[in-house]
Amino acid sequence: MANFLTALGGMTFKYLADGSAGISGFMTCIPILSYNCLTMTYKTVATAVIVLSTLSTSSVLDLSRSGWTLQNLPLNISVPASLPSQAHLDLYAAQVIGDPYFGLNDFNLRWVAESNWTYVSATLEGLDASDKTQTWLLFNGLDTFASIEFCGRHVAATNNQFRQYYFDVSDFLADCPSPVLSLNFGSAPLIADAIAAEPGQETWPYSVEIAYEFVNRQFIRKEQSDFGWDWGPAFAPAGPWQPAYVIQLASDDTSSEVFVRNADLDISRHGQLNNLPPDQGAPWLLNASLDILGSIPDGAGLQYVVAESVTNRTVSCGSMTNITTTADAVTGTAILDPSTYELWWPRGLGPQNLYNVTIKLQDVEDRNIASINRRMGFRTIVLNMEPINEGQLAQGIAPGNNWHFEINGHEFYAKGSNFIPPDAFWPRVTETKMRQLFDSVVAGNQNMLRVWASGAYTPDFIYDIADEEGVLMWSEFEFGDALYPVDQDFFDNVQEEAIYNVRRVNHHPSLALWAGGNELESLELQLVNNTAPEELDRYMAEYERLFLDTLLPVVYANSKSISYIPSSTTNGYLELNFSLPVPMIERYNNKTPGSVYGDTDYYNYDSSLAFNYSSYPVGRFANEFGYHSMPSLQTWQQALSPQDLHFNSTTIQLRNHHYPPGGLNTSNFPNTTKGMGEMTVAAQRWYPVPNKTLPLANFSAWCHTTQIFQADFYRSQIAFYRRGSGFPNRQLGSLYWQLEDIWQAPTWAGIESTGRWKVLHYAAKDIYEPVIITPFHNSSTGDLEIYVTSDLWSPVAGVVAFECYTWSGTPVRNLSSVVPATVRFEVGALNTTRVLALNTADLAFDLTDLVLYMNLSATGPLPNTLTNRTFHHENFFAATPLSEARLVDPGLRLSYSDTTGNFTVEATRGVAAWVWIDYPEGEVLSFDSNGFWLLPGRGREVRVRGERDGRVEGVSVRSLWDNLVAE
Ligand code: BMA
Repeated sequence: MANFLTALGGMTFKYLADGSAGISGFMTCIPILSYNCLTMTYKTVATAVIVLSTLSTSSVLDLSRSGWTLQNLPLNISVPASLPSQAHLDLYAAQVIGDPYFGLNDFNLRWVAESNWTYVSATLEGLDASDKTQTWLLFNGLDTFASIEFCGRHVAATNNQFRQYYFDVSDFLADCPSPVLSLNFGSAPLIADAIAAEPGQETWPYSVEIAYEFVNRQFIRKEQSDFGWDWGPAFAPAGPWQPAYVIQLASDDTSSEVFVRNADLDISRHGQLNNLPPDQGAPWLLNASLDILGSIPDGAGLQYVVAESVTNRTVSCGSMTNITTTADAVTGTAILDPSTYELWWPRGLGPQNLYNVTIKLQDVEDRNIASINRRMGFRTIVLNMEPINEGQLAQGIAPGNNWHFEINGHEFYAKGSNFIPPDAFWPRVTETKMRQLFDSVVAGNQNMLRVWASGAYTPDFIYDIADEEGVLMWSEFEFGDALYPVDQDFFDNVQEEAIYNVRRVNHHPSLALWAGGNELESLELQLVNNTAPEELDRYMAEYERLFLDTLLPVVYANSKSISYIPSSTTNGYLELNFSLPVPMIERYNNKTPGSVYGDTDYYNYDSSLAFNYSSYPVGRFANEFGYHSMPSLQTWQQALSPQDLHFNSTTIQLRNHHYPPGGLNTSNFPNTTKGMGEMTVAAQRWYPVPNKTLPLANFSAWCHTTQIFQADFYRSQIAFYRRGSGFPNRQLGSLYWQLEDIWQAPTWAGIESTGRWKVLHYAAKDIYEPVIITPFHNSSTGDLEIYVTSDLWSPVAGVVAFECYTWSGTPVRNLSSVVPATVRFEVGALNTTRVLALNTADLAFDLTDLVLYMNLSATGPLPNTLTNRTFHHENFFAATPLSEARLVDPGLRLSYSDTTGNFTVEATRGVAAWVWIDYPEGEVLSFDSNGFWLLPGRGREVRVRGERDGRVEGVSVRSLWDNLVAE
């Protein structure tokens, strides 16, 4: 079979050869100048590191170790507290409030968000009050409006959750026998309202701010979804949400201590420019820049050491050059020999090689005065938005511009989803929970997450996990679904926030992109155009001031390695010209007919179109798409009283925020009814719906059926987008909305807040396999086309076997003139090929009783490997909606083997659609496959994923047929 795009199959791999990427073995580290790179001592403090040469080392007080009290004296509340924390968490721990996630506490706890909360430390012991010592307060995150007092004196007020704040309080201790720190947090919703009401404040046309619960979020620099979103609650929490320290820096006549509060490390190819593919043969350029508290001595220098992460063996070391020093930063560069380092690759495309990079700050006498260590990777990742070139046109790619990622110079297919804040309260997001989530991501065959723009900048420990797991993190500044003020204070505040976060996370090899915000061009500017077209020029200019004039320069100044786009969904640039003051000129809708640009964002809640391929967008990349579904009964049971466990209970309706209330309305009807109705109608339209006599069983089956529709719809879209990799639009990515849940509610998530996989996560795992076989049916014309699509980097050859059955499992053998038993195929790298085309009318069979089974096996190498392996994929096609199909009881049987620890499911009497292995509340398990279809007589062995001791109790199996069973 011919591939749709020509000449895409024969890529050459500069770095292909068992992943070694041109490695010439371990390099002996030769000390450069007089510097011995093997003698280093340093002490780690959170993400920063302090080195003390001749001076005392007891200079960092971690404030999480001190005792804390949370107070609201007017409300007569004083309870033990923690740091990092937020008021809701301490109030919950002290049983002043119940579980914020329970029932309607989203509404009931608004008084917490509308109150002021003060965190008061115990007396801070052991601080040095000598006048030779400099004392700093360092806060890695205060949420959001805090007034800080130390030793009973006002220090400062803060107004940005995302900034690191540091204050010199050296002269506070002289007369302070019992130093106490007090952090008084004002109510963010009330302050946002007050800012919005200021005379002369910025205004926008009606409806430009998508309002959820609390309004006016665009005026303040706080997690935007803290004010509510269409998948989450609105707790608007307050508190010291990140670690905080007291730093004391001693000095004597010859030296003074310094502290590294942040660092920006960048590995790029020499000569690389942001947003443009670099020369993959160029040497690496290491850029290091340390943000310093204390006085940087004259003549300071930087040394670097690069060591293998696993063995810690030193690979290279030396003095950095081009040293520049400002009042609070030291920066230098080093050129690194590319043959010395193994490349970092995303999961599925090669190994995740990591290196520990140590940067030492030295004084003029080569004494170490500070040192930091960051784990890094050698890779280039570029979002290529360049014009389609002649060679690409010759391959059959439609004109326009590219819009795809390239890792180490290679195009690849980005498979993944959108990551939202995993909890309404970040301080309780644990590493264990995030490891479990990323384990699910990679088990789901995903290699990229889009870290959506209206949560919080991701903490380093999550990027660390992504670095290890090989998950690329398309990251965004925290602006979404609103337009933002343009006063200078706002810009200055945003600039500080952006500088801190870009520098903080730049060293992570998983960092894939910076985007300015969510749906700003595709939705916000569009809303202005629709509601006040005469104002479009003004708001577009304001938009550009923030997203082109302010944020782009921060990325370009602090990273050579990362691309930038102003908005998540964008048609890219008209021009990228580095000699212009702002190098990017946006394309917007300046499109040439017949050309293809940009990425797509697609939501269509008319479920009649769900499987109509002509309704899906044709772009170069799909960065969001989806439909909501209910969580499982088991997850609902955690959040609801038993009497609320029915589909349209008031509590469920009020936890459903699609469509959002648009304010503090606590009875969101009819908006929620519309969203609930969309799930109900979709289930009824496409599947037999449950009508069980036991209310709880009926509720559970209904929740599950909404999940089946969701999974079915996403599978269909992902198959379409992936097929586009071999079509003229050369589509190279699909990131569905959304990976995981923040709480228990009807949402777009594939993983519930408990960690339990919905049907979607299993379906996405399956359709993100490297080589897939998928049917494309036009129900109006009856045309059916079946494609094999591969995202491997070499051609693969294989065979597809077709079998036809009735629902009761009888083989249908007389269709062989239309449906061959087997078809051989070869599919090129990142390409697609059609293996069968027919019209269902030609089948001359009762289509309500026909199931076409297709089973693919193909052989070829994984990217960056030379050895062949075999890929399998199977799929089913039913020509009518399952609501009209003549389903039979498939006679499912489930057994468990103590020997293997695996389950086996078997259909004994017919074809089983959407087989579902279920388990009770309390457990969090997943299986290596679930939500599959099964032919009669073919058992499927299913493994429980992860380490799990002993038998799993209470596991059961059902399929879509069970919807028709009354009990
Ligand atoms: C897009 C996203 C989110 C939203 C989702 C579902 O708008 O960017 O803002 O939650 O769709 O509506």
